Amino acid sequence: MVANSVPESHEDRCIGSFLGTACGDILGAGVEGQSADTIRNRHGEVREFLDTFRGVGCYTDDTEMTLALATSLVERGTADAEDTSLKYAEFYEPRRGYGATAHRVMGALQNGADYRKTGRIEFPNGSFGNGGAMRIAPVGLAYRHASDEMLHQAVEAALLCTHIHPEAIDGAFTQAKAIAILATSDPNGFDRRQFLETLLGHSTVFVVQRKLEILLEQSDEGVSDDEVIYTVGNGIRASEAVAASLWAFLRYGDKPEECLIRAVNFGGDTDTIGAMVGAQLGSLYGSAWIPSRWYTQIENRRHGRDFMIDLAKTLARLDIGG
Ligand code: F2R
Ligand code: MG
Ligand code: MG
Repeated sequence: MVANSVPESHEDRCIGSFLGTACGDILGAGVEGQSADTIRNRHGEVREFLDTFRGVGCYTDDTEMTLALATSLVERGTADAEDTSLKYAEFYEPRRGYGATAHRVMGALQNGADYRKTGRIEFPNGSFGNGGAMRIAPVGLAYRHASDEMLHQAVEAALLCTHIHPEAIDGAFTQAKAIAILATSDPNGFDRRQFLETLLGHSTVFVVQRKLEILLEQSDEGVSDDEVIYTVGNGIRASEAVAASLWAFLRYGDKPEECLIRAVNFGGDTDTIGAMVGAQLGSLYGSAWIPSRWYTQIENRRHGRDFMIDLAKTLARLDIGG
């Protein structure tokens, strides 16, 4: 496998994005919620999939919701808020480690609740969690040539039943725009700083903007990852996990496998930061960088590795708004 070669096709970028999401999610799942110090003390550095109560190679809600969203996109040919809500409910397995509010929403949707109302089920202004950003990569891939307005509408539709909070929407839009740019860029000579400046120019929510500004301010200095992550955060808020994922990409994005490992070892919401970085790396580089020791361990039951690859191939045919 040759890392950093130009992907053979858009199809390979979609496969790389899905498998990258799964690898980051699985790599981080065994240490989700632990600080970087705790991870260092317990594991040195996490480089391999760990055994969790779900088993080695089992993904979490991040991958499950990504696959549900992608399935809706290919079946409908567009981001349809009602159909995505039905797909999230259909794919939902409680053991995948959903957030507390997300569990309630999935239960309500399974019982026929109105998808236009479930986003306020717990908080009047909606969840600011990163559950929208963690799953949005398929929208970035399918709408890679669409206008910003069209991409934004698709993000809002994909999030409506779970995340209506402005921070969650802006975090997800930032990740979707990142995926759209990466999926249409040549990895050779890719300017990661300019990429981040572009994303900053598209963000409209102060808490997200400020964190992206901090990443740019720190990028030329000899600061440690711990210092940067301490400043922007690595938790369940959309603005934190998105910023942490982009820091990993900014600093280590020329070495994809290492980049994903570093991202997970930042600590905090490790599976989600890993899933988002994995989607970014796959969208730029395709699938060749994914080490076979990870690839072979990705679960391959229903909605497993083979399903992901087939779904990615179908998604690759979509070019909405292009
Ligand atoms: N929830 C988890 N992990 C918990 C542990 C799992 C366990 N170890 C296991 O492996 O099984 N991970 C997943 O949740 C995150 C995505 O969250 P999402 O989808 O946004 O969920 P939710 O429930 O909407 O929000 C999460 C929590 O954030 C707080 N919160 C959100 N909005 C709030 C608001 N407006 N005001 C106050 N608090 C708010 C709440 O505590 C929510 O429960 C990912 O990490 C994914 O991996
Ligand atoms: Mg998760
Ligand atoms: Mg998580």
